[in-house]
Amino acid sequence: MAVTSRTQVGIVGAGPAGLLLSHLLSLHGIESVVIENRSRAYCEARQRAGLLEAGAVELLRSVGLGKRLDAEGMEHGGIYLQFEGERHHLDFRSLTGGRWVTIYAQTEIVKDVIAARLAAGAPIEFSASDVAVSQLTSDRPVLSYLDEAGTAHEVSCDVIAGCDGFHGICRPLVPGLSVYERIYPYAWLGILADAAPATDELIYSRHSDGFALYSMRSPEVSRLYLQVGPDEPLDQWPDERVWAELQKRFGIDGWSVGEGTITDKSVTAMRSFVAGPMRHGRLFLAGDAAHIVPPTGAKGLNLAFSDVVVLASALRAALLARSWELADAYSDTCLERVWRATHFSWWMTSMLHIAPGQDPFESQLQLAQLRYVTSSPAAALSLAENYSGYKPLRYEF
Ligand code: RFL
Ligand code: PHB
Repeated sequence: MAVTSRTQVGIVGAGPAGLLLSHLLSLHGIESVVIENRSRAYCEARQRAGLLEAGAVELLRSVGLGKRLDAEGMEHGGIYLQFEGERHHLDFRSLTGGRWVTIYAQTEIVKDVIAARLAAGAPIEFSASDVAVSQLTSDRPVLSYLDEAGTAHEVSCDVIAGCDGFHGICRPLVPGLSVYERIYPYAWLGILADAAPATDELIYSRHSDGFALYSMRSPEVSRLYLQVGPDEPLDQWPDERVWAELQKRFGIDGWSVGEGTITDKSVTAMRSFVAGPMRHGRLFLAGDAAHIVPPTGAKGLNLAFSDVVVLASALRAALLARSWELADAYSDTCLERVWRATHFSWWMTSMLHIAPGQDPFESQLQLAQLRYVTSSPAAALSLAENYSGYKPLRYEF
């Protein structure tokens, strides 16, 4: 016999989307439970995003999650674009009238929200298994799982939020889903290194051997990425080879990448993926569960946050005022922003990466586009506006 319980919102997944949704709902007195199939330590250590739009930072501040972000986040007013051996600065503040972005790792956001939820006594069930959702078209959908000790649970909910990422169980339960997808013929090898960043802002470099990105986590820790083949085995990339390739792809006279001990190394596939509608009955999808962008535009986490802001408002209206209009508009509202970010991420990716066997015509188009965005204020403004967050997030209490 399963242990039965009742909540308002059952949330699948303790990634940034599920955790933030649970926090936003709690600010309005809406109860939720979060069920996660990984351990807390795993969720807090998974290396992913680093770059937040100003709107995401302001959101976290406005909901009481800004303390460590304000102390440790690194505000950047632009980026560098490098190509043909030259580095060009794009100054977002002057282009956009003051917009900026912040480097603060997803691992730290996840730690901050988990700590806040647990301090508030919220139930987050880590290391669950056999997670399933059912009765989605009834007004009492059910979230079931086995806890870490193997005890079966059934939670009766008003609504279920599928925040379980790209490989989750929720998206396949939406019938008649339309899927739009592009798989890129390359991947990113990412490293984390105990090395002071040799740059004040991120460098996006197009090199004839492939793309490279110089990012950071703190004044002592660098985060660097190299374009590699789609199924690149990590054992082909000993540390010396990684550093040599980074020095080459970022090389300009009189400057070098700061090297140090590599503490994490992994390969990420590159994909654009959009699935809709993001709702079926009482199941709502949010974040990577519904859409994925290649990381070149730094949009995935920002999109996950905007989905849950829209969802939290819709669920407030539905559960507290019995008005389902915002819930009915949820998918269309989210997908408009998702498609803008999907275009931007595809555009940045296509401009900066070298496809295997790339046609010289394509290379000339990339270079022409890079020269244009680094010389025309109108083109630079378009990049800056998208990168720093087109239609900045607003969360209304
Ligand atoms: P997540 O983070 O994948 O969380 C989903 C959670 O659901 C759990 N789960 C399940 N739980 C219970 N039952 C099941 N059956 C489950 N199946 C899965 C998972 O264990 C996990 O805890 O999705 P979410 O919350 O939607 O968040 C999305 C972001 O993680 C993602 O979009 C970003 O990391 C993308 N991204 C970036 N986004 C940015 O905005 N700025 C960046 O700078 C940026 N850089 C990046 C990135 C992603 C990267 N990788 C590794 C894909 C850089 C990289 C390299
Ligand atoms: C990161 O810091 O991990 C990062 C930053 C910008 C991107 C992608 C990843 O475009």
